Amino acid sequence: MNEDRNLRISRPGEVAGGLSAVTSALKMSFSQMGMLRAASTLLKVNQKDGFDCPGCAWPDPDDRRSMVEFCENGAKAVAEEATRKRVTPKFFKEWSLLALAEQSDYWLGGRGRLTHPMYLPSGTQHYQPISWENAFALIAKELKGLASPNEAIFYTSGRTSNEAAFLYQLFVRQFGTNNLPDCSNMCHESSGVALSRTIGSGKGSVTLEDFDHADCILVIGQNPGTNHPRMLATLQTAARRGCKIISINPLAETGLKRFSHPQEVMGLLGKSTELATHHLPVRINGDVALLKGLHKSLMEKPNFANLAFIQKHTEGFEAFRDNILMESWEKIVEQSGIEEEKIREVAQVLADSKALICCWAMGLTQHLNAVANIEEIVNLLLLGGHFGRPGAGACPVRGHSNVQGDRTMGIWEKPSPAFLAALGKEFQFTPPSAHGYDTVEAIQAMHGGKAKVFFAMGGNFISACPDTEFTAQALKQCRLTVHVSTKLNRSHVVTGKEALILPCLGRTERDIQARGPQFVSVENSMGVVHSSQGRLEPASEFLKSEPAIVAGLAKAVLGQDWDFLIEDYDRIRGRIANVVPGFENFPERIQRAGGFALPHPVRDRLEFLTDTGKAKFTVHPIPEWKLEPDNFLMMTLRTHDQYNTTIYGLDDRYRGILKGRRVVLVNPQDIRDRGFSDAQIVNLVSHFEGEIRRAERFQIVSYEIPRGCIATYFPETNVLVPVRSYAEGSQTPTSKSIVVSFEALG
Ligand SMILES: Nc1nc2c(c(=O)[nH]1)N[C@H]1C(S)=C(S)[C@@H](COP(=O)(O)OP(=O)(O)OC[C@H]3O[C@@H](n4cnc5c(=O)[nH]c(N)nc54)[C@H](O)[C@@H]3O)O[C@H]1N2
Ligand SMILES: Nc1nc2c(c(=O)[nH]1)N[C@H]1C(S)=C(S)[C@@H](COP(=O)(O)OP(=O)(O)OC[C@H]3O[C@@H](n4cnc5c(=O)[nH]c(N)nc54)[C@H](O)[C@@H]3O)O[C@H]1N2
Ligand SMILES: [Mo]
Repeated sequence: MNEDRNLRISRPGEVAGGLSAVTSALKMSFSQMGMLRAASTLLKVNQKDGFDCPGCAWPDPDDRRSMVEFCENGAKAVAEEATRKRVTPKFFKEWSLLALAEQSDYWLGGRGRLTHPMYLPSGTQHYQPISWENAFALIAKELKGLASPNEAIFYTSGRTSNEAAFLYQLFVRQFGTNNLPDCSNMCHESSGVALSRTIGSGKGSVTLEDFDHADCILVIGQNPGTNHPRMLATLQTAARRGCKIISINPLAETGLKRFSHPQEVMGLLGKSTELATHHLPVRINGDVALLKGLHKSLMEKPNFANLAFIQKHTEGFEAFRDNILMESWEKIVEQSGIEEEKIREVAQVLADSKALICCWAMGLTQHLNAVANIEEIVNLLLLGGHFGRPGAGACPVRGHSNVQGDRTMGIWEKPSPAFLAALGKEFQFTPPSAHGYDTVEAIQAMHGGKAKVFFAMGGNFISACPDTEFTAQALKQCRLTVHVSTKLNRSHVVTGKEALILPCLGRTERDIQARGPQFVSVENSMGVVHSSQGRLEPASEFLKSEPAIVAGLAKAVLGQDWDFLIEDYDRIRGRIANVVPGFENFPERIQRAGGFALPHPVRDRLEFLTDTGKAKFTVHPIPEWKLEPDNFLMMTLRTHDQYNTTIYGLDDRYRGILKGRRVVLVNPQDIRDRGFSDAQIVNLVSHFEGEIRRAERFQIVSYEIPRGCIATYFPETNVLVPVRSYAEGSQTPTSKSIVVSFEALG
């Protein structure tokens, strides 16, 4: 736990990528995998005959694949999975639950791959090995003993393949519940809600090719240099042909300043490229104010809008215009923290744009008014008519590599009646129609004793969820908690009365079933479905694939034999083809190199599937934060060395924070004005409806961040995020706007 004693602070970087990205990636790859394994594995990432990178969901360039299509953080994600280290039954014999609970996430993840199914009997301190058969029997006994199927919760993280996800939701619905919360509830749920309401399709409307035609790209609330590094290559290509790039972010993230392509560092083009032509350091949650400012100054220009488009395809424009015109500049400037002149300058760039793409991620989706944030982005796109034409549209940049595909396959607590009807028809049963629990509701249900079995297909529920203490109590209330996992994590040590760990194959590994080697499929952030085939020897002979694990559940719990489906995943794909729109002839089409694109009514036909057939302008009040003088608004971020709750290392290289994570980034003037000093250690205290939550011992780091705003790292500060604080309309925890104060130590 004393990892932070060596904390070092230096200046934030000016250029992302470059040689340091290559060396950093190779260092981790070699240390985890050894040189030969590293080289042969990295050559297969995102190749047409290779496996999908388990990193982010950014698409692969179709015709431009270089021999090595990977990035620094993709390489780290691969090394994390392909490590040679192992967590065996012997390890669990040596380590008690209590001893494990004292270790950091970094340490837990660093132990290596899980090798055997493990069982924690009630009242004991050590996991012990269990056969797969007995593990399934135990789950069946607990599930069948429930008073109602709705007392069980089935969580999914976004790495699960389409084939596994489809079978999993089928199993859960045949068992009798829609309790299918997923990581998306904490991630892009707000985007799905906002886009469905306004343009009638919950997914982004651009393809990778559109980036070649855009004349302006807005990157708002996203840090691609760390979280979607391959996107920087796309931005670089755009910047080189003169496309304007606007960054809206409280931080001037290195990844948006300049980029040097790791694969070009040795070549002629090896010079770094300036990316963002404009940067607006908006205050945390100041985006509605800022976007309304942009709309307001657009409205004052002649030909500010595409009136023909607005008239033909939209509704609600008059109310939107009237509301914008009466909004005062004073309030816009105060709440956004950006001068009127700067807003007008960027509005001119937007007014000149004939093809605008807006990209966003967690900086917009994890606020109280997150849905409004995204609806204001839609307003901006509608004003210029930026839908249904090349180089323009909405681009929510997804997180987990198959989070979008999991939803498409039916992992959702609020399935549509049409989906349920198709599923019921194909498998001849009546799926439950009542909505299930999302993530926040699932935590509450377990805490209140309404849910008693928790099953997780991947992920790290306790560390990813808000309100760590509350969520821990919720899980501890359960009779049984089960985790299908590749690596050890905190969710394995915060358990119900009994617990199981079921170890599974990862993306990089060979999956051999009765009819030979199998591949799976995934859907990227832009709706392209393609195959993924692992090549490495599995980490242990006792691992099962995720589809095989679901089939094991179906046999033990439902008495159904799904062996036929598992023998050959094409048979699962055949069933998917009959249920999910857009997947017709799935087994044949998935064979195409590069996969196939799912239909998108807005992009393909300019068709808005809303109740009126029109896209909707919407009106939102500017949120007005009135913080007490000693309070700050806090956002929780990812460092450059982590994948969500998986910590690869202790450096946040681009931000110049090295060898430690318990830091709080504060504006230098705020540090002085409020009587603190740089490098001082403080406790962070959250104040939500009079409740106090505390995170101890964080070092103050002076950083260029708007006044009144602070930043810390996720998941260390999840203890401060109240479970009852979530976005209106999407119930996404407000991980990017928490009110906290500092408590000086002794
Ligand atoms: N290497 C790596 N890759 C990843 C992940 C990872 O952990 N590591 N996670 C994956 C997942 S699941 C996801 S969802 C994505 C996450 O990708 P991001 O959304 O890029 O991740 P965050 O670190 O949450 O960064 C949010 C960004 O929004 C900014 N921001 C915060 N609050 C506001 C605000 O109020 N307004 C504006 N305009 N900006 C704000 C922050 O300064 C930061 O730059 O990345 C995916 N890819
Ligand atoms: N404060 C705060 N909280 C947040 C966020 C934030 O920005 N701030 N971001 C939120 C977001 S965007 C997300 S997406 C969630 C992430 O929530 P989760 O998806 O639940 O968390 P991860 O850390 O991605 O899960 C990591 C674990 O997944 C397992 N795993 C890895 N690969 C596989 C695989 O192939 N199969 C299986 N079965 N298991 C595998 C490993 O055991 C690993 O320990 O966290 C959310 N929580
Ligand atoms: Mo995410």
